[in-house]
Amino acid sequence: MKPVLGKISSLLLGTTLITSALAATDGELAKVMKDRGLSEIDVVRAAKTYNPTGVKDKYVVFSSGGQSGQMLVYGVPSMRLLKYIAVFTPEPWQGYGYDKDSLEILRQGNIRGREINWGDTHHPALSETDGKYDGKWLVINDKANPRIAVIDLEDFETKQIVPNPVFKSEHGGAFFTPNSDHILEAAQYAAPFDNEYHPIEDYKETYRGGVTVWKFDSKIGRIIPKDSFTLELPPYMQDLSDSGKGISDGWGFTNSFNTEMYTGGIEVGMPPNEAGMSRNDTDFLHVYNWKKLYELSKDPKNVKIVNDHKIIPIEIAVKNDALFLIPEPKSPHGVDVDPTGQYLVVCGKLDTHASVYDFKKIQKLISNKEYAGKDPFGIPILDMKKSLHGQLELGLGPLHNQYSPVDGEIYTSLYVDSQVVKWNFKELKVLDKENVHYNIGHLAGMEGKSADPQGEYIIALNKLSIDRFQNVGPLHPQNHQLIDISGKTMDLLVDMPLPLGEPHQAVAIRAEKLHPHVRYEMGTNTKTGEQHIGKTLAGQERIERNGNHVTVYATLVRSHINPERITVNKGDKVTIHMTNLERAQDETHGFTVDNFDVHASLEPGETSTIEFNADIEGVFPYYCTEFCSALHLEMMGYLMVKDPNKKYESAQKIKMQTMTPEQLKAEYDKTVAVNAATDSVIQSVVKFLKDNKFGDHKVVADLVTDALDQYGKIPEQKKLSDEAVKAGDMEKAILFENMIWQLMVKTADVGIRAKDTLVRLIATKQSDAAARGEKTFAEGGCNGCHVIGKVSSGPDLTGVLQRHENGEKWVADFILDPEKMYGEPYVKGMIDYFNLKMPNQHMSQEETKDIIEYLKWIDENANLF
Ligand code: K7E
Ligand code: CUA
Repeated sequence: MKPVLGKISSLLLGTTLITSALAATDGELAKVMKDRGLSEIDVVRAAKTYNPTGVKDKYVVFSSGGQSGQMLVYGVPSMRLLKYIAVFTPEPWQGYGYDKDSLEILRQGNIRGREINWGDTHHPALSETDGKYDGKWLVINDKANPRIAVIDLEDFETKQIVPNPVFKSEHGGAFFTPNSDHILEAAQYAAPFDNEYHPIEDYKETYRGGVTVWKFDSKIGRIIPKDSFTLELPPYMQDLSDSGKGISDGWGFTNSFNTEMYTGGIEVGMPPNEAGMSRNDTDFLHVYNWKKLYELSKDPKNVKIVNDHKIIPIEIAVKNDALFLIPEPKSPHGVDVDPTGQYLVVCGKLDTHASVYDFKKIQKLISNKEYAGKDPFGIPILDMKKSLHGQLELGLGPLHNQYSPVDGEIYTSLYVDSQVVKWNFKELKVLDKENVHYNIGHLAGMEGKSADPQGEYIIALNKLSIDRFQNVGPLHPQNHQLIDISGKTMDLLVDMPLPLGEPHQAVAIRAEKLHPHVRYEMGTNTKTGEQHIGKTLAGQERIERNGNHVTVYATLVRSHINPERITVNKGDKVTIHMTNLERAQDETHGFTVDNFDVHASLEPGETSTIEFNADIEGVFPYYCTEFCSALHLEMMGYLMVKDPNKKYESAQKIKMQTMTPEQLKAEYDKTVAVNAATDSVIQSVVKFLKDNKFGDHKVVADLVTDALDQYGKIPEQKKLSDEAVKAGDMEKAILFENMIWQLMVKTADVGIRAKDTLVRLIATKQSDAAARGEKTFAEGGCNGCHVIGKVSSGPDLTGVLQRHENGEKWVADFILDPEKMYGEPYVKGMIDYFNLKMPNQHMSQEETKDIIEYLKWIDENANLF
C-alpha cells in the first residue's frame, strides 16, 4: 500500500475499520484520484464536506440574495442549496405574489402607495434570547427601498414587510437586540425625512440620517410600528450597525462615512463624491442608548411626528445623555460587538487597521462627561484614543468581522487583499491569513456574531468568481468559499457558486436549533397563522355566485381537484379558495389556471386563495403543478368562460361505442376482485405493524396515520359504488371501484414504507459487512430475482444458508461461479422450476463474503421478512 493512501484511509474510515475496509476501497480510491487528478489533500477536503445521501448538515446558513430580493438557505459543511425564501420579490414556486394571501404581504411593502416588486437585501439577522440564536425568527433589510421583512422559521415564509416611514435609503439593518425586543435599522444616504423636495444646497439643514428602533414582539414575530421610533442623526451617511450585548446591552453602535457632508456635483464641475466624501482622516461611530431613547419616545414631549412616525430630535437625545460620537478611521464598514459585549471592532476599509474600542472606557468617559468637543449638531464627541483598547494593522481593505469561541479570537475579511485574517483582538496579534478568491465582502462564522459563537467554519462571501466556474456569460455567479477553522491554521475546503444576486451577508445557525413543521393545521392561512376564511373540508366543496362575483371553495388531495369544472361568465370576478387536505409530509399540490397569471403552492393543510377577472372568453385548463403522485397528470379540471351575450350551439353528439351489460358486469367483478386482493395485502401489512407495536416508533406511527388517512376514504366511495350498482349504472360503479383501488394503492404505498421503516428499527443491528453486503446485493442486481421473504422470479433466500450442508461455502461458490454448478441435482431442479439460471454477476471474494453476512443478518431477523 502506498503511504499516501494509508493516511487518507485512516482519515476517512477511522482507525478501527482500516484493516477490513482498506482492501475494498484502496484500489478504487487510488483509481478515482488518478482519473480525476486529485491530490491527497483534495480528498481530505472532499471528505470534510461530503454528505452521503440522507446525511444532513450541522449548520444552516441564511444568506441574503442581494438584488434578487430573496434569501438563500444552504447547509454547512456540504454547501448544498436547500431553498430560496421569497421576501421582497414575487416568486412563483412558492406562489409568492401569485396568490392573494402572499400578495397582501408583498403589498405591505408598498411605498407611498406604489408597488415595489424587488429589493436589495443585505443583512439577515436571526432572533436572539440572551444574545444567543433561538431559531425562531429571521429578518432582513432592503437597502434600495428601506424596508425590513420578517420570516417565520417554523415554515420559512415571509410574514411581514415594514417600510421605513422616513428614510429614503438604509443599510445598517437589520440587527436584533439581545432578547429580540427591538430591531435596529440605520439609514444610509441622507435625505429629508418628509416627502417633499429640498434643494441640495440645504443639505446640512434639511437632509438627515438616523437609526430606527423597531419594536419587535418576539412571541408573535411581528414588528410593532406604533411602538417604534427613529433617532434623528446628522446627515452623515450611516452605515453598518450592531446592537450591544452583555455589558453594552441597551446601546447601539452605527458607523458612518461622509461626515464631511460633501454633496458632490460632477455635472457642475465639482470633484466627485468619492473624493469629497473621504477627505477627512476619520468619520464618526455613533453610540446611542436605544433603551433610554425608547423610554423617552413614549412621552409626546420628546418626539416630533413625521409621516405618522415618532422622531426623537438630536437635541432631545443629547440633552438626555443618550447620543455620542467617537472618531473612527475613515470610511469604515463593519462594526461588530464581541460575544461579551465589551469590545467593538471597527474596520476602516480605507485604513489598514482594525480599531478595537472598549465599551468600559466609553462608559467611563460618558459618566465623567469627559468630552473632546462637539460636532456641528451639538453632539458630544468622545476622544478616540481614550476609547480605544488598541489598533492593529491587518492588511488592505478590512471590512467585516466574525468571532469564534476562543477568547479574543476574531476573523476579519480583507477586501483588497482578498484574504481572511485570524487575529486576537485582545492581544492585538495577527495569527493566520488565508487567501480567498477575489474580493471578499462579508464573512460568516457559525453563530459568529452571537453571544455563543461555534467556530469550526468560516464562509468567505466573495464578490467575484472570475475563473472559478464554467463561464456562463459575462454576468458571473458569486462565490462562497467554505474555510475550515478548526485547526491551528485555516484551510479552504470548497467553492460554491451562488446564482441569484449579490449575497452581502449570511448568518449560520446550528441545525438542531431549527424546528420547522411539516404540515399545517387543516385550513391554515399560512400568512396569518389563523384559520383561513376559505377553509374547505371534503364534502364542503361548492361554487357560490353573488352578482358577478363567483367564489369557489375547492379541495385538493391526491389526485383530484374538487370541483373539476367551473363555469363562469365573461367579466365575472373569480375567487378560488383551495385547501390541501393532505396530512402526509411533502405532499404539496400546486395550482394554476392557465393564462391567468396566478399560482398557489399548497402545503399539507394549507388554505390559499387566488383571484382574477375572467375577462376573456374560452376554455382554460387548471391543474396541479407539483408532481404529487402517479396520477398527477390527471389532477386537473376546466375553467370555462362563457360570453353571456352569445348563444352557443351544442355540437353534434357523436355516438360512442359502448360495452354490453355483460361486459360491464364482468369488468365490475374483475375490479372488485382486484380490490379484495389488494385489501388482503394491506391487511397483512397492518397485522405485521400491529404485531410489532408500530406505535412505539413515532416515524412509523406518522406514516401509519398517513396511510389510514387514505384508507379511511374507502367506505364513502364504496357506498357510492353500491348506489350506482343499485341504480343500474355499472359504468359509474366501475369508476368508483377504480377510485377505491387508487386509495388502496396509496394506502399500501405508505403502509409498506411504514413496514420497511419498522423492520429497520426493530431488526438486530447490521454489522458493517452485512450493510455492505446489502448494498452489493441491491446494486449487483441480485434483488432483481430474489425478494427477501418471498418467492418471486427466484427463490426466497431466507434460510438459504441452512438449506445446504456447509451452507456458507456452498452459497459463496454458487455466487462466484454459478455455471459450474448448473449440473448439480438441486440447482438443476431450481432451474427447471423457475425457468431461469442464476447468472454470474462477477462478484469479488470480498463482495461475496459481505453478501453472506447480509444473508446471516436476514436469518437472524427472519420473522420480520
Ligand atoms: Cu455589501 Cu454589509 Cu451591505 Cu459589506 S455590505 S461587503
Ligand atoms: Cu397534486 Cu400533482
